[in-house]
Amino acid sequence: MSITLNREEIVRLCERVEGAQTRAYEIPKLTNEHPNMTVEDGYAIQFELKRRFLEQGHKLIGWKAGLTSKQKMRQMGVDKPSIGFLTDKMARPENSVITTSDLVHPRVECEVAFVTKETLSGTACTAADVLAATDYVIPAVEVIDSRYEKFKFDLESVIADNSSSARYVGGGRSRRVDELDLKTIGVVLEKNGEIVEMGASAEVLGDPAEAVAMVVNLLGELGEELPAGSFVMSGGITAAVAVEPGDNIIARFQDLGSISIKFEE
Ligand code: OOG
Ligand code: MG
Repeated sequence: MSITLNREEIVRLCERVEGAQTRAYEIPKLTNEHPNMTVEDGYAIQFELKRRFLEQGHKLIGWKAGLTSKQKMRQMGVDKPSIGFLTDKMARPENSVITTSDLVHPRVECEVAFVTKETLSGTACTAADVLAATDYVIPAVEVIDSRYEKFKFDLESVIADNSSSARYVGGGRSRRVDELDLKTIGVVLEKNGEIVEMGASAEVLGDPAEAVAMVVNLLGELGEELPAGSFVMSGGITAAVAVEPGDNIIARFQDLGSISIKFEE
């Protein structure tokens, strides 16, 4: 990986993404203008966005893994995972109403989230290290929203757009990792009373703890660590499902309870 964009270009592209995120409009994917952009350029733009949000007073809550299941990779036409940061401004309570007017074309996905009790750092983190550092896991629904036209992108562009992060809801029931088999957690996603997706947590890199290790190792390469107390989403288990105003979503997780969300204009 190497950075090919200069500081001015990184700031300009970051401002373009920030505008699209905060005012909810579509933009062409960044690689249309910068076809040689690298994954590291994408992270340079994402980290500039994080820097600006934190400067504006947003609090960093944790990170997410993206594109960690075959279902998601197939749906988006990308073959490698990515990461994105999560702030307090993106968090929504369980059973709440999420507005769509401040989003471009939202989709929902079911994820297993980890809350850590020890710092994880370096570039050789394993799933076992993640389990040892995990306080508990909870179910989560992520509301992703690509700012790119028609929800179409490549890895470099989606990374610059903070891996489509928009909203997230943690809820259900928390469990210690020794109370669960993290590979066989079943999920059923319902929209307006109908089952639209289902799957098992092994879809996520064979084990969601592997996805968290991937987040730590990528952060390590990018010069950051995962502090104790972080909230980490391990990636959508099934394909993501588009939502519109009026939709009711229920994500049911085996052993972890369920999360309901209503969408309104
Ligand atoms: C990229 C974000 C993917 C996941 O859980 O796989 C993601 C996207 O699909 O827009 O959050
Ligand atoms: Mg996700």
